[in-house]
Amino acid sequence: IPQGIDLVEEINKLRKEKNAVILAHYYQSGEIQDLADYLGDSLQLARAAAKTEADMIVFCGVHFMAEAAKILNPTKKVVLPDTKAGCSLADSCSAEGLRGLREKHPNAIVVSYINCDAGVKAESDIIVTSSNAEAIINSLPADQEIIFAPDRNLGRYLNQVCNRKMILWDGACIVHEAFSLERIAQQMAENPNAKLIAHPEAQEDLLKFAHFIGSTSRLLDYVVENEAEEFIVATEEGILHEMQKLAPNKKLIPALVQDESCNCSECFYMKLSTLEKLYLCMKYELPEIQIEEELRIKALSSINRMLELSE
Ligand code: CIZ
Ligand code: SF4
Repeated sequence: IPQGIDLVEEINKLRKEKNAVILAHYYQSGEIQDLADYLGDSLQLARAAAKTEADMIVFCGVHFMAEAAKILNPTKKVVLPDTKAGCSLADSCSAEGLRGLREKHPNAIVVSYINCDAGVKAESDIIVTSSNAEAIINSLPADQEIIFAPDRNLGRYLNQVCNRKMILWDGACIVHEAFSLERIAQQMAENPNAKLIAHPEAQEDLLKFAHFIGSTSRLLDYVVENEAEEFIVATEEGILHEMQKLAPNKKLIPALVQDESCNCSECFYMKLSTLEKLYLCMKYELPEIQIEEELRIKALSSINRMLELSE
């Protein structure tokens, strides 16, 4: 990269020249969130990808999210600033493994959280996100046997709120399992008026203490709408950037993790996107997400069921 160039300016030029749209997840760095045409959680970004008129989708997030955008837009170019941006949760479940579980429960419907790769989506009947999972599961007959993959924490939480006995895949997100109850208890003691809010990917022992549990977009709404002035936020810290913009006068405290050298929970994969990589990927239109057509069609049907069921 030439020295002294203004990356933001160059990115803006490329966005125009190439009729590109930049989609960014709330867990991206603040400078990338500020540049995005659409900022959102995985459901909002999947919707934005499904609707876009742009020729190139630049996905600032992790691989499975960019892949979902490609599944929805096969004729468009989808680029991801760093293909190493994976996800521990998506990696915890393979298509073969899920097929094996399905063979053991032939009458079950397979409901998968969007945090999974295209192969797993193709093995699934319906995709859900944390924003729509509860409503979609509630729409299924009460006696329907369900396999839920890949997040065991979200699955257990949904079993509780939907009063189900779904069979759970044993996967988890390293970021949402890193919280320290001891350190959070200390934070609560230091901020006695703060409300603890958490994403359902967090572990059960933490969720038990939470004043509010919700998906990324619901956590944002809650902080804006709730009368409390202070919140301890137990999810990926990137969300605090938008939260603070929407609630400038509230005190937001990122919940502490077990590793005492860290002051918050960061998703290493999400933070692989940088302005430099974003610029290079827009300029050279690389790395590009490709997906085999047969797999795409299968994965698309489970995503479409989600989009239809969560209108
Ligand atoms: O942990 C994630 O990757 C989440 C919560 C994504 C999303 O936007 O639902
Ligand atoms: Fe995956 Fe967890 Fe990172 Fe989300 S926060 S992308 S679930 S590793």
